Amino acid sequence: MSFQFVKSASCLEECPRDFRPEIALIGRSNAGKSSLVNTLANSRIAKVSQVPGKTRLLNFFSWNKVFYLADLPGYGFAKRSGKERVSWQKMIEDYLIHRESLKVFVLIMDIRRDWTEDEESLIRLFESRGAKMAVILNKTDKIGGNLKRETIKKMRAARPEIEFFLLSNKSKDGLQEIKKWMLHSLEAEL
Ligand SMILES: Nc1nc2c(ncn2[C@@H]2O[C@H](COP(=O)(O)OP(=O)(O)O)[C@@H](O)[C@H]2O)c(=O)[nH]1
Ligand SMILES: [Mg+2]
Repeated sequence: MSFQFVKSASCLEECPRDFRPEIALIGRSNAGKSSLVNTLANSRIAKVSQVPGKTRLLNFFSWNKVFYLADLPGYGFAKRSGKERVSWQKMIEDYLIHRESLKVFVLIMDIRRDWTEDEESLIRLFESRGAKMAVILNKTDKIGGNLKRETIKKMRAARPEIEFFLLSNKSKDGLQEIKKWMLHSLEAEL
């Protein structure tokens, strides 16, 4: 598996233009998007932030020189101004709606958080694109095994059409299944 940082982009026009199949990692600030890039790469190529919400750019990584992985800025804006919120929305919606090579959506969330209207509207957006999608319930090392299994069972029952995965970036539990699903989904687009 080879991963390389390619570039950061602040708008759709700055995204790489060679149109390899692309996977977008989207989630609330602090959900573990950048950590997942590092776990997949088995090296620290993405910046993991201590201060939530600092990444304002789309960060592109090349995966085996065949695919792109885009690490998106986080949503969840309790501490942000209305103006910032609007500019995030514009950039992300522009990207999610118009990025042609975007084939796979991965929504990553902290397993301890509830599913909210934010997640709901993202899922609707993904569905309208007809792309493949998965939801990763991350930080499973933070809760017990029973609660972990119950949570994913509930999520699957509520949303049978969505693919759900469990992950801990800390123990790497769940990583192989996720990697396999991602590669399989992307390869289908070649
Ligand atoms: N315990 C635990 N901490 C995690 C896990 N994934 C990420 N973190 C921590 O959560 C914080 C936010 O992670 P980061 O990858 O920067 O989140 P991002 O904002 O979504 O990119 C960091 O302190 C990470 O070390 C996990 O699976 N388990
Ligand atoms: Mg990040």
